[in-house]
Amino acid sequence: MSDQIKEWHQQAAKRYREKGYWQPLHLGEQLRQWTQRHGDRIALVEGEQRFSYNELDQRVDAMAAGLHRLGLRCGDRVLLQLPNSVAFVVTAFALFRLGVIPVMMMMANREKDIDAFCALAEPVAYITTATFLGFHHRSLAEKAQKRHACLRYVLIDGTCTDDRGVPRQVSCTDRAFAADAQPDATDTAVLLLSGGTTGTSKLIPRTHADYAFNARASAQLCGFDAETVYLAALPVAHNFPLACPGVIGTFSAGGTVVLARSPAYEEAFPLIERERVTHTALVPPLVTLWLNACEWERPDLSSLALLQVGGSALDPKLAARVRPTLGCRLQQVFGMAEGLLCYTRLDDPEEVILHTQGRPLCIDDEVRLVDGNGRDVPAGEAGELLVRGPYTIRGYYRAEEQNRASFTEEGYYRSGDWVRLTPEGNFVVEGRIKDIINRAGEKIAAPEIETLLKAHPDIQDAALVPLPDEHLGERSCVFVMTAGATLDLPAVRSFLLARGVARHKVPDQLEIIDFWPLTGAGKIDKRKLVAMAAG
Ligand code: OOB
Repeated sequence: MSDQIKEWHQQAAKRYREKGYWQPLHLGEQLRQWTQRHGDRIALVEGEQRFSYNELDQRVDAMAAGLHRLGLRCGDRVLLQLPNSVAFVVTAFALFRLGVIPVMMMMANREKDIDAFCALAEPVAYITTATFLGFHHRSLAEKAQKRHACLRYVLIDGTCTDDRGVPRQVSCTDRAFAADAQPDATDTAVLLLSGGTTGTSKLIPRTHADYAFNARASAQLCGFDAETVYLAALPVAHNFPLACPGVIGTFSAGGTVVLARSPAYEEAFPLIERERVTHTALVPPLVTLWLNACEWERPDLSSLALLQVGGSALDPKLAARVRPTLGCRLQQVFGMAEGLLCYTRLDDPEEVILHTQGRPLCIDDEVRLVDGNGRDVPAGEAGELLVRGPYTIRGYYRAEEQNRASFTEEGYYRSGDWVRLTPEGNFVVEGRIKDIINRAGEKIAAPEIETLLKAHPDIQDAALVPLPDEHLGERSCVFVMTAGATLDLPAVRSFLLARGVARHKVPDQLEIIDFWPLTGAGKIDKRKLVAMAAG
């Protein structure tokens, strides 16, 4: 980073503090403040369990004390792999309070991802649950501990087994941690996963101050208040339901978070009815399922005021069905774990809500659209979206080389999204120039899978491309060149699964190819591959 850009960062940080975007509190203290304001109101609901802000705050303290007694300290990293649950929320805030940094894993992450996160972040602990959806997470964690010396503790459902094999409940009432080192608001609070464009995993360091702003400003934009009942249907380890405004934004407004184990309508509809849910967030493929289910389920969704939809392209025809079917407003969200959030506004004209992905959350989000040579495109034309601002990262975690490619000299993040600006100032996402598959909102880095497949004895070369899919938005199709060997999809899939690849990253379709279509620059022409698969 040049001296000039360092100077810019310092100036910008000063501005963000002066404007009140960055508050001098870590997320653990933020929860304390929200508790002081909203103490007896209900903060969290899971099944039959209901916790007021006071009760939640006490549980967070007890968990923080237990984790501290175990030996976790400010600045340590831990792997957090829990489903939507009280345990997730309590543990996350306990870690924030200690300044211990969680890697926000998805339940679908397997050995391959775990190995990458361990190599990169050197976590001291792995916090998870015994089983989820029939999968034994206990054994995943215990095996990871054998492979990675950095993992001193494995915590299963709040219980840690010490080196003599004695299990012990972690939560306790010891308050010694309060006197210990506290994180600064500008320290990293959390490491989010990046969909990535490369073969190596990247982690996204979000600070306490920027993440609290992200959640609070989003909550204000979405009109959240103490009456808000937010249904966390998507997995809360994801940025969207965690902080856009999600769980953290709801707490900032004194509202209630209702946790769903899965985003399936069979689970969500009864919760919306019972808890009188007002707000929730989905990815487009789930919107299709929810809307279709309304035709035969006839649920009472009258409490619902707003459905946020983001993570991948929303078909305007589907968007147009939301209000008539669910009876609530729609908001399009175009966001990224790296920071920038674009929202359609609640009072935008129907046309804008149905056909655009909105505009940035904050007036200090600096956005540029550039052509292939890095020059600003003329008004109305599409270009790659670059961004810097109060809640957009300045670099990936421990990834200097990658950062030189992903950020400009002026500190802008290169999103890889190909975007156009309408005359009214809203963004329309037209495509992307990054090498990923956006499968139902889950991002798959093509090079990660290609590199693994090239190690297969019968595969000479492989290229993973997105194909349009009615249900998923995009599905992944792998083209492989074999040395005449016969190969089928199940064989390819089991090869990858045996290497610990998460199930959603395993290709949906296989095509065998005899020659590669090439670009002018001599690279595999993925556009042509997509066209070939289409017909
Ligand atoms: C969200 O975050 P990520 O980090 O999983 O993925 C970011 C990428 C964007 O760069 C873009 O390529 C795509 O997902 N994307 C969309 C989109 N929203 C995200 N593409 C088209 N239309 C949209 N509305 O996906 C995310 C983070 C926070 C809030 C919402 C989504």
